[in-house]
Amino acid sequence: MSAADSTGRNNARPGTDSHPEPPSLVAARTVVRALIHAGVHQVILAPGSRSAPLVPALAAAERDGKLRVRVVLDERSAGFVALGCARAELLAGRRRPAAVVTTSGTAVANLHPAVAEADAAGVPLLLVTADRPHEAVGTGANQTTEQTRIFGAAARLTVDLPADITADLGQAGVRAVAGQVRRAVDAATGALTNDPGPAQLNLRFRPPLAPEPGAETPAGTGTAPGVAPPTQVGLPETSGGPAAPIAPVPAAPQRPGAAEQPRQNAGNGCREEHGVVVAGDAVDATGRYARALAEYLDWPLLAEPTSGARGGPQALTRYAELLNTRAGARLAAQVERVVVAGHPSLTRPIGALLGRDDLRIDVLTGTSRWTDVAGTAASVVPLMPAAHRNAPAGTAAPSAPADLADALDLGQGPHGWTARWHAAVAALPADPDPARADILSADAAVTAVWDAALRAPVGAAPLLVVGSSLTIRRLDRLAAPARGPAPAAIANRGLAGIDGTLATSLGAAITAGPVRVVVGDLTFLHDAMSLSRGSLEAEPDLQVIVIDDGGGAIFSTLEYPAVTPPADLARFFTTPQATDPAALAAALGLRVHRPPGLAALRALLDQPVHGLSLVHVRLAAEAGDNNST
Ligand SMILES: Cc1ncc(C[n+]2csc(CCOP(=O)(O)OP(=O)(O)O)c2C)c(N)n1
Repeated sequence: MSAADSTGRNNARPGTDSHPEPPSLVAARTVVRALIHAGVHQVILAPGSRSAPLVPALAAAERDGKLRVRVVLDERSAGFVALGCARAELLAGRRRPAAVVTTSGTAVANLHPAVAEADAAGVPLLLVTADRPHEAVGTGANQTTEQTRIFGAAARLTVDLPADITADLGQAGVRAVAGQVRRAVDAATGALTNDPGPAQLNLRFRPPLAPEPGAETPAGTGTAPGVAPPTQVGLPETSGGPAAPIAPVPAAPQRPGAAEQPRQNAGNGCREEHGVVVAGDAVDATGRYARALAEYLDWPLLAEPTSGARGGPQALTRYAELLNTRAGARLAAQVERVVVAGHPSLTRPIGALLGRDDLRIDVLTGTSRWTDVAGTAASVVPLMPAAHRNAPAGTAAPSAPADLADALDLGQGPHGWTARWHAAVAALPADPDPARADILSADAAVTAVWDAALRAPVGAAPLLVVGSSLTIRRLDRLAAPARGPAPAAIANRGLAGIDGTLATSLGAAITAGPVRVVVGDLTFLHDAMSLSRGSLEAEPDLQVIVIDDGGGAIFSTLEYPAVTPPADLARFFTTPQATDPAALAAALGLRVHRPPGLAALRALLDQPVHGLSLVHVRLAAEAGDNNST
């Protein structure tokens, strides 16, 4: 590493001059070296994105024979695997913890059973939990929760390492990280206390989370021959979601052109404004209000599929993709006002829009939680009087949009404003490519699920539960807006975990009737045992649709393929599993369908959901087929 300069800043970046190594990677490598130095030689890694900076150092250390890595999909299992490693060491007379590495969010909470056991039994256990930077906590940022107090009294020690510490403090930061790792290992082994147990290293990483393509690293894990060409690295953290180049957005909003004549507006005098409504996931009627507001103001509506707002003439498909084009950037540059409802978390272009400080952003919220990831919200408005919060679908008070528009002093969209957004979406390259329209792709499968809900007679469609990762992002991109009320669709977007989706679906099914859940193969396998049924329990009306693309395809749409050797990408990120979902489902007592093509899938989806079944949509590896959001 380079020597400290006189200020001690930015001197711990061992990349090249043109490609300084991101602080996240410097800190991660320091942690891995310190772990090895402290005697840890077994790491259990559960795949995820926030923990990505650790991967190059772990892979290199394993190649150098300095430690062993085991990749385990389910963090609850990973915690117990690490516990088992430590117990075997204890049998051999050594107090030596294994480290379990997770991404942020519910992944961390899944360690708790093993932590509780390690605490009670006095078994060394080292929890290396990747986290978001401090400024993201409590803002609604994707996969962000309070991780440092999560294990309560069970943790012997929790070290919370701030993001960018090595960039801020130089060599002093590197030494501080190494020292804190040593403290954590000592706490786990009970070196000073004779009280071994769990200890947590909470590592906060600020993007970039991967090296720049072509950068050399001391661990020898720079871009290897044969890796994919660069896509996009180093985007500022906005929301989660696949990376895609964001077209430059001019800073100052332009006024409407001469072609757009101001239009009289009964509700707000004659004032006009270029506004958009962004509707994220919502657990209450917020989305319906957002839609009503967009329709009242004639503003474009950028509504996620589980917002409850994906319908009506204002709603757009492919809006995030549009924002990445020149045409979209031109439209975005004209935006003066944004009203946000619910919890948007799916795409970086929306995160970038909400991070702009040259427009006014107002947040509508039905609860005391709201999304303001970039701290740019000018106001936060309680959306509904308590009496209306759980109003049944379609019964939103008709006066609400006008009241809201008055309260927030919102102007009507200029004539043609929404139409121009629709036209710009229509001008995007055709998708699906007409030549592939009949092919059973992942996009086609999730679109078929949504279309079946749109086609069903009112009230007859099963409740839709949507899995995290690309499944919900595919729908966000492609789901056609409903003419009437949006299809009833829910997703666990609070922390966007891939855990518990099937159990959530079961709960919904035993409460509200037939449920259709659509998930990726890892999301399915993470929670497959939730489909196991007590032999005396009634069979739920639950249909599980697995989009099996051979692991976590989302990672191939992020920055990692450009900087990760293909074998490492597969092993540490995509993590294809050896399990056949269909065989597993059959063993669990589900009826299994394997539609041979798109037409067969569509036909199946038009049948009502009865009993417990699996629809296994087997795809050729599609990694990277959808790099647009
Ligand atoms: C509990 C939990 N662990 C890990 C993650 C990190 N993660 C996000 S997406 C993903 C892969 C999901 O794969 P799959 O369900 O097959 O969906 P695909 O990416 O193919 O759409 C992982 C591991 C998470 N969100 N939640």
